[in-house]
Amino acid sequence: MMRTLVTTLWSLLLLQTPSSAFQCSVESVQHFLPAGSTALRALSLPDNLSFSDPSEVAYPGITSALPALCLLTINVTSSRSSSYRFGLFLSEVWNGRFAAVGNGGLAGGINWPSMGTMAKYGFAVVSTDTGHNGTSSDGTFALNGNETITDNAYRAMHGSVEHAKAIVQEHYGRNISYSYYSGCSTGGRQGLVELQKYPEDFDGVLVGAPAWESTKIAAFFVQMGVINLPKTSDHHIPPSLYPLIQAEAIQQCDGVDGVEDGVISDPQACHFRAETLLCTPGSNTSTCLTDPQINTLHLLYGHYFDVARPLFYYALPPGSEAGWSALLPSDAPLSLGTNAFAYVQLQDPNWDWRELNISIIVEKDATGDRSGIPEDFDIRPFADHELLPYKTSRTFYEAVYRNISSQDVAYTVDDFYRLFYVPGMLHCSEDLGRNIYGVPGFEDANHDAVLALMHWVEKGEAPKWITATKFVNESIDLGVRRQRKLCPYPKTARLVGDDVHDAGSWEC
Ligand SMILES: [Ca+2]
Repeated sequence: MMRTLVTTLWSLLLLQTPSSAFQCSVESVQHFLPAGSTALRALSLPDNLSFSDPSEVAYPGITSALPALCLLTINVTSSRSSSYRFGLFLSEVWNGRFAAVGNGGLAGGINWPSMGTMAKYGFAVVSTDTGHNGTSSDGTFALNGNETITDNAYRAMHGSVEHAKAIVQEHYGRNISYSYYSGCSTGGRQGLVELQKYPEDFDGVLVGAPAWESTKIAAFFVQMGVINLPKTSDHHIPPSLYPLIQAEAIQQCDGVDGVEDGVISDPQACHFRAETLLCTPGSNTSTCLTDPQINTLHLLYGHYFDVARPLFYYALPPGSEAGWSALLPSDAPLSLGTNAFAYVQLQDPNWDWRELNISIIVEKDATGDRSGIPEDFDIRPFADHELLPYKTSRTFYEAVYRNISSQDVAYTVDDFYRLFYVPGMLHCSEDLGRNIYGVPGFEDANHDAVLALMHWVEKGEAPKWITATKFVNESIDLGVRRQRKLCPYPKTARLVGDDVHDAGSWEC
């Protein structure tokens, strides 16, 4: 019965899809591209095929179980000395909607894996290479000059979106009904730039953990590394001690949010006492921290101030320790940070991270922010659209809140912008396997942030909460470990029932 229903539905959808205005071939696509654009590749992929492109060094991953689609790669000249590429998935069965996905770190490259995720929802999907092909920690593209930096900051994304929309509408022979954006980290920053510079590009924007203060973030990565270096010093905390520190942070901070569930839901409220980890005479230093190491811990958990004492960047919160192995390498600061600062901020490949000092950070922050983010936080032109940053972006939220509150407008921030914290989550993602998209078993607007955004944009119903789902060992087959309501900031989830792992036990 179910099979019949599904088959019937797909048949109807196929009937509703007009025949393409162009065949899925380079020659056919090239025919209607504007001057300066070149079709590089066109592939017609049948249903349920895998795709990967190892030449995209940042995104070589395999995307499996794709729907039948036409895959395009287009090159666009962006200035006399620069160009960018974008990839496009045109599904045979189209939901009438358009989506763009973001990039990560300093990466340049077409993000085929993220495109595959959105294609499975039925979107026509674009990803830009941002104007270069390189890994997440490779900043050398910035030595090619300001045109390349501009492409990476925003021009390649906006241009790719504009070109892709024209191709989508030509291909399907009808207008796009709604346009969306989804990205995390650098992808989050790209989303914030888009909605400020080009508010008409998207009807809804899903932004995760946006890396939008690019100068400060680059300096922060370097500074955190410097605090724990060199590894021969007595203040160095080896990675082998991070689990010990994490366990103590959970011990002290878990219950501060009112519920002892192994999750630190309110790290700001916890006054972590590092001294409980201090070694006593004769104790084994693999199970405790020495006095100089405790000082290092205080610096890692402390806010980053400049010489005049204003806050420069935020502290690592208790509960972040599971990410320290990636953030605090043993021999040098995180290469993403040192390369971002040397290549993108200073354009000096010979710069040594040991030369980092507050004056060059302040100077670059004042004059050289290359992220493309306008600083006025005036996003009123986007205010009839919807924005859903789902992780750490309180500073941006508060700045927009202040801006909107000071304007004579008939709406509030809450009408178009909601921020959701995800307690216990690290940066951006947990890998459930390459075939997985959305929230398996819970494909609705209460559980899936993409569907929640679509519901808000298309039905006008803003999410009062989003239910987060954690699977046992990140395996769908092993079932759900816990579910919980995520509440729009500044609301927090309160336990009102007995089972802490049941979303029904929580209220905003
Ligand atoms: Ca807790």
